[in-house]
Amino acid sequence: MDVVGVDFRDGILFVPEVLMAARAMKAGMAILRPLLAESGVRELGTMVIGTVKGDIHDIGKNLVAMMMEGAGFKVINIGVNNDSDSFLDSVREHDADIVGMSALLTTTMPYMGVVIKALKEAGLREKVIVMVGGAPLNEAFAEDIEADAYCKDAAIAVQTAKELIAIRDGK
Ligand code: B12
Repeated sequence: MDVVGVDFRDGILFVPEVLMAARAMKAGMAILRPLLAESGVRELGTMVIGTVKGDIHDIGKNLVAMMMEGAGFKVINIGVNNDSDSFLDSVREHDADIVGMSALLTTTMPYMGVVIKALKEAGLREKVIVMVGGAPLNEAFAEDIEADAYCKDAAIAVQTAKELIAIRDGK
């Protein structure tokens, strides 16, 4: 999936091809996961990912979820139209390291700030890395709502997640 990610970033592969590769990886991982668990190989971290309230776009979010799984993260995909309680409940339930939020509409992207505020109020913000993405977003917006990272695509999301986990763990 590393090679697929680089080729997607460089415009050599396109969304349908990346989706096919990610699905093949997912099927392979379903076979390998129990064997890896037995051999004691640790997952890189747990990510809760969802599309925010009012928004039902999920193609890009699912692509990020599959690429993250392929890279060795445990991914809890909570679907679309999630309010802040839904994100917070899932973070608590799965002891998540990363929260990923997706929005494709200019009217729904501000809700990401609401979720971050709720994470702060619940005392969870310091515990999780917040990554955001979706076509209308940019780095300035991510900075404005105090997310840890904006990622333009799924390949960058995987790379960024690995880097931020390594920084958090002091590696
Ligand atoms: C497909 C689509 C739909 C489908 C969605 C199907 C689905 N299951 O997702 C349907 C038909 C349902 C739909 C509905 C609507 N849509 Co629409 N849709 C699109 C379209 C054509 C493609 C989106 C897409 O899938 N792109 C491909 C994926 C791979 O790219 P991506 O989502 O950007 O994801 C990548 C990155 O952004 C990033 N990323 C994404 N999420 C995340 C999350 C994290 C954590 C990270 C790190 C990274 C990351 O990585 C991804 C993979 O590389 C876009 C136009 C466009 N070109 O973007 C319009 C678009 C987003 N839609 C639009 C609109 C207006 C609507 C509707 C309001 C239309 C209507 N009047 O009903 C409704 C909204 C319904 C709702 N409440 O959500 C507008 C938004 C305009 C705006 N400024 O807000 C757009 C831009 C079209 C346009 N030009 O007008 N839509």
